[in-house]
Amino acid sequence: MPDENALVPAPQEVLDQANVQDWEGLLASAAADPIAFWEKEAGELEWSQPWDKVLDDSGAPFYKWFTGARTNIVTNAIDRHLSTARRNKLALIWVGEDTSKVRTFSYFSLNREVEQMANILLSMGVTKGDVVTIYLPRIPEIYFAMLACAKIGAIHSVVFAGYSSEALNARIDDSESRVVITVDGSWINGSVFPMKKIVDDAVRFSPTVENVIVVRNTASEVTMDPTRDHWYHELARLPIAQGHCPTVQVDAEDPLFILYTSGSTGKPKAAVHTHGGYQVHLSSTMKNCLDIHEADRWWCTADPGWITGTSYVIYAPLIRGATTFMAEGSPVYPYPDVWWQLVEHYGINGMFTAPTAIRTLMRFGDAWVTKHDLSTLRILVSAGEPLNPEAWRWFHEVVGQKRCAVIDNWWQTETGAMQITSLPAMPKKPGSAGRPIPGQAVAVLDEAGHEVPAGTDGFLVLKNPWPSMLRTLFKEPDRYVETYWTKYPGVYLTGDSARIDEDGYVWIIGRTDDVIKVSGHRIGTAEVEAAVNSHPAVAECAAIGLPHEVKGNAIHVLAVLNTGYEGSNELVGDIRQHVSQTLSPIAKPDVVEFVDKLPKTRSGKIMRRVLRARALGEDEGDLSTLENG
Ligand code: 6R9
Repeated sequence: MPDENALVPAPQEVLDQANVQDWEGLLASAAADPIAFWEKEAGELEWSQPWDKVLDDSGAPFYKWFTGARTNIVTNAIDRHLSTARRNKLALIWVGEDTSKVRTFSYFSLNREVEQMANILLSMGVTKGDVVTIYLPRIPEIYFAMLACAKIGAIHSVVFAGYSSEALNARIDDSESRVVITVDGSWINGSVFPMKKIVDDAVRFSPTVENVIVVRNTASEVTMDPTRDHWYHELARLPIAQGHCPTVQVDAEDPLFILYTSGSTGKPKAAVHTHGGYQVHLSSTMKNCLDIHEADRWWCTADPGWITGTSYVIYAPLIRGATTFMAEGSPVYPYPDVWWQLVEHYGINGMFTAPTAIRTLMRFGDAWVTKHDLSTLRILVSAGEPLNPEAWRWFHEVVGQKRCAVIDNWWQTETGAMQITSLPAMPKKPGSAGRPIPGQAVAVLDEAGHEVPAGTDGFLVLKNPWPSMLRTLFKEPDRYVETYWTKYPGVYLTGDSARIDEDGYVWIIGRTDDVIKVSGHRIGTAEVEAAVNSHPAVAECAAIGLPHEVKGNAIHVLAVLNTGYEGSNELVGDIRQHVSQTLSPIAKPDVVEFVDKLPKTRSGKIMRRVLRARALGEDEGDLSTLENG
């Protein structure tokens, strides 16, 4: 058990530079009047028309922020910098998996790229409110595409570049996209992953798709359908792509993007995020919680297919006028010091990654890190799953040389931006996610909805609405109310269990629903089970998450076979491969075990809790509803 009272004070260098020195004062004043706090934060941004009201809660839980205001996140992320000296500063530095490939963009040239992409989308008839599906790897064009959609008031739906054609197809169909933006292939550890082929398979069954824009990346062979597919570099040469493209001013509450995420059922749900409140929350957390200054070079390693890559790779740093850095490759390819080499070479000041990457790199030993000069680093950030104290200390001592702020932060696709963290100047507790951000308040409740005493486990809820909150689930308003606002009316149910200690620090335990975090990726047990069940040998199965030293959790599948099939190592391999292909390589089970039957409730629900307890050798708990087992 971590020592919950071990407070690590902020290093002097962090204190000296922190945007927020008086963190206690800021937390207290924001708690006294959250609305005034958010209004002040919003005042730092540009709006073409001011708001009537900061928060309209008359239709709660369908909250509205900055009602009546007009703005566009692109006005704040790009346009407003163009009339200042920032115009010529680097907005984006990109380094390929082959690190000799480098592309850089000033704010001026980023704007040109975004205008070009926006002009092309407009020429295809994309208009305000249309959803555009983006299936691109970590290359600059993914961000040009997102910003281009935002600029013209369209809604982007980024689908993680590792998803299969079936998963992509389901997301394209649900969003009724007419345009898909993709790439010929992506680089993964020196090999090409055929993304265009996956799109071909996905859109074959998508009646809505009229145009597919293909960015050339790996120069691999692809099949182009002349009636549907267009090379991006060829479109870019056409007159339709040229010239300025104005940034459409939208209502603060107009949707900016949808992002599909896993929940308790097999059907992924899409969180809807808007222009106005989202930009305010990003700007505020980037300044107060991550302490990023305009002069900083910031590297968030997250993949754009997940919320961290949407919020903190591109929108937040650009809104703050900083330089954002992105790398195409993995942390261990070709060598386990490639990241540290990049930090040294590009003079990175703030770095945001996930516990799984930290634990992976830790295992290669300190020498890979310490042979590099990492003295530019000031801020080290982690999110996605709990950062265990051992990994926290390694990040602090070996990477940060005890000079940096190590900042864990808890949030979700649904929350859009950070909710719980330790401000840079605040003393840290390794292993704890920290305290609610300025303007937020949290509680841990028991089953009946009562706040539990300090140190007791329970259901984590957010007590205040916040500007970057999801407004609804795309096309599923009832599911939105049911999932987040029904168990405890008036507060937001996170789906996580946690405890709050005597000092107000939050310790996240894990999900209470059927969601597994594997290497920081959010995967639904139902999605894995559907993929396993689609294998001809399988009658039924259950997927559970069990602790894993590096990945946080690993997926274990217990499967009942159809008659006529025998369990064998070959079949295990085949089922694992099947999941990788039909869902995603990230969802490939670590273990597939064959069983005769699965424990079920009398109403027929598989009791994954019992399977987990059995696998861990723990008490199986209340078995009164168990029918067999
Ligand atoms: C940002 C992101 C959300 C779930 C969340 C929780 C887990 C995220 C965490 C953390 C412990 C942290 N989670 N950050 N658990 N400490 N700092 O990851 O969004 O992919 O939607 O996942 O991730 O379980 O509920 P998302």
